[in-house]
Amino acid sequence: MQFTRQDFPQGFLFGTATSAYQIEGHAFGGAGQTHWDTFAATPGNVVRAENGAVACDHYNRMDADLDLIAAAGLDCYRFSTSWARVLPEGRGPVNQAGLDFYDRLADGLLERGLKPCATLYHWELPSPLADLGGWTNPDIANWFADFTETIMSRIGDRMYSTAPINEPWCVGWLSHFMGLHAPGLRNIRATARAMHHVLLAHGRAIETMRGLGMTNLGGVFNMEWANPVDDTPEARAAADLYDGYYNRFFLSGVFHKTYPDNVMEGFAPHMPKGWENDFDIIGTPLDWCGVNYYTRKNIAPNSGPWPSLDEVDGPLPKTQVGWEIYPEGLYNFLTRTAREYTGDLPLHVTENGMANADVLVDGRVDDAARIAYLDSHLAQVRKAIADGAPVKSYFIWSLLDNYEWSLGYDKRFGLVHVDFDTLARTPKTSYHALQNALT
Ligand code: IFM
Repeated sequence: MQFTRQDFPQGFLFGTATSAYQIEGHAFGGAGQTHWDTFAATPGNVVRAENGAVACDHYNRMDADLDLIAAAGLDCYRFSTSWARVLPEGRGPVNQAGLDFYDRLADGLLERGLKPCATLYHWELPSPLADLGGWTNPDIANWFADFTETIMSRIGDRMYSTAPINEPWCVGWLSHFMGLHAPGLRNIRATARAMHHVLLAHGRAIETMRGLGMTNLGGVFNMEWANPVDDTPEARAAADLYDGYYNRFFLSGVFHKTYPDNVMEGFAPHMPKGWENDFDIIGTPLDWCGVNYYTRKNIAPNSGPWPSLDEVDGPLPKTQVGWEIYPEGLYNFLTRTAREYTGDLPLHVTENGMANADVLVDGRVDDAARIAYLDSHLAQVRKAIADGAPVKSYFIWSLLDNYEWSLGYDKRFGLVHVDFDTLARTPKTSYHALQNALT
């Protein structure tokens, strides 16, 4: 790596991130069925119909995995709690084994000197709630607040930081408009509702955690830089709309208590009744803002129905999942978010990393491409800090190779290689390079 801790301001934190369904092994410990189990069981949705039943078996290997985080010299661990592990029916009876698991996780992190950074929801909605319309049902905000109360009454006292929902765009647009994530809908009305309700649920969860006396609460937003394919007004307007429904909708809702006009041109007829009255909950004040960043998209206008745009192939080098490597986008987002939305509020890079076609040869995984990716993005973080953006931490996605949703198990994002036959862990060259940089 081309950096050490000394290249960052004193107190800057380094971490790594995972999520429950992607690593735990959902078949273990009494977790209830989720919409990802049924989405994966439906032919055509997920590569080889793979699911999170076993994943990395983190449920049974937690201690060894936490040892890996500590030995890397990291400061923090960002994990998520599975709603269906804690409340198998989504509401009602509690699975004590689920609460106990997260309790052990919290203690295990603190024992190793690691800061626990929780995300309440990272996409595995309990099936009984999906049956009731899931994110399209306004009641989900209260169901989510009840889940928040249940899990955080148990572990909230030990969390360093907490965010309600990972990547609202994925919960809303990717899952209800593009149909690429559970529940796999392609419906504009469902999308408008889901995108509003996910923010309402975020706000209700923040209120609930404040009521429990918790501090250091934030939101985690994924952002993609929208690059117009050319300089025509049409291409610029298309990129502006992509930026609107991908990035600005959520930031604007939470930090400005309004939605962008260009998004409302498509959404207005489909919004739930009384949506305008929800902004005091949605915009309840936060202590920090998280940015998940991976890539940019090249946007071209088309003559089809709203949003009348296409994502087109771009010229930059790409990762294993075909995403262009564009580190400047991270600088753009950190500086723009501070300038236009959050001011002095601490910013955290809550996810950044790359999928690479890593192979284990003679006990080693040489992932030089990942080292270069991390170096180039960390250079942009330093540049943003130098230009005044209050960035306080950086989390690498991900600790382990894991279940990459509809792409299954062979897209490898980990600092640590996982053999999905034996579940053996092998730290990659990037893990060792990070260890050298941090210790
Ligand atoms: O694996 C995902 C994660 O669940 C959310 N952020 C992006 C990652 C890579 O696609």
